[in-house]
Amino acid sequence: MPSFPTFPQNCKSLLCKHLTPKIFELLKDKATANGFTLYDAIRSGVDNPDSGIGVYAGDLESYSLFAPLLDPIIEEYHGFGKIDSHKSDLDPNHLNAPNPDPNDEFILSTRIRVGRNIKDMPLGPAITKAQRDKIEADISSALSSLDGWLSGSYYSLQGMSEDVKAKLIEDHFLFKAGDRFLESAGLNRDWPTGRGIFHNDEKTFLVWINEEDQLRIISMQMGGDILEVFTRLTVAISQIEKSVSFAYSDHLGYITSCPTNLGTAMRASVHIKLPKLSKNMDKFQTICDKYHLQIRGIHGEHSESEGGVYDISNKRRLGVTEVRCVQDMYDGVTELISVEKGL
Ligand code: ADP
Ligand code: CIR
Repeated sequence: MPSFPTFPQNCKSLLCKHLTPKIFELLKDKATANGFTLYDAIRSGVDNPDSGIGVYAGDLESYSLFAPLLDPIIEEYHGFGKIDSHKSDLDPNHLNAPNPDPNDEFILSTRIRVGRNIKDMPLGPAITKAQRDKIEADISSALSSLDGWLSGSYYSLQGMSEDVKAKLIEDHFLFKAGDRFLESAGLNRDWPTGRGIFHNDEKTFLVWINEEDQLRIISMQMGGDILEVFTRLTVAISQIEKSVSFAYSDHLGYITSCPTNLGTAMRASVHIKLPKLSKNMDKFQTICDKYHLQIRGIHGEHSESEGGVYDISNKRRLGVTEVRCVQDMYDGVTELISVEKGL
């Protein structure tokens, strides 16, 4: 095990904040049953001092074995304590979300995704190639039996032409290759084998296989009908759950490789045009903070905004229900639109 890592002085990651020499000494020689060590968990944040968080889990056991480091990070990110428990609510009837932009003036598109991982399998950072390939085969086969508007096709990354790949990425349907945070976490090993995307003809229901999580189940469409997007996602999840068992804990909810995704593993976002408000980033950020929202650029995490268009999504995912995640986004977006209109 290498020695205690050094971080640059301006480092703001939660890893840098919570990894004390005492915690490092306590955990440095521990490994999970899958051989995942403390250093494996922190490598991404050590290699990338500009990380917001900087840690990944290799398996469910990582969350208990490395709890002295991970619990304070989870608590700070989600506002969720060691003794709290997680509750799920995927009932669209509990969501109050009439389209906040019926004339399509501000919201370009809406997307809601959840992350899922297979029960009793290591997570991506600790998985073997054979295990990852088996997941690809099992999940693509389970998805191919869906019918009606959920029916679609699976496209493996390996067989995909560069043109098709580039277009899918540009249109926001497919994940990008080469993310340096995932690379250091061991999530890009054996790329591109074992990875791919399933989608229906309309590309309103999609599943990423073996990216940061083993499944990312996605519902998306143009415009701001958030309820319709959520409803479609809940139907898709319940159909997939009929044939696949997911990693879940009563305390941490759905188990994911990045602790920011624990719990609901849900990110509900809109791409929204806010050219006036975004000229005053402090005001923009204050509204987002009030509703627990995160601001991203329009090509995903760690990307920049273009033309005053931002990706606005719920930040909390653990200790709140799925309905609450979407409601956070909805309530905040409604206020953002109202402020933009008044400027
Ligand atoms: P994740 O949502 O899985 O955390 P990213 O932030 O990397 O991942 O985003 C993945 C892709 O989804 C990117 O291409 C991003 O632009 C796209 N995306 C996210 N939200 C929306 C949205 N509301 N409308 C259209 N595309 C979106
Ligand atoms: C980071 O620490 O910045 C990356 N490992 C990504 C963390 C997940 N992002 C987030 O804020 N939800």
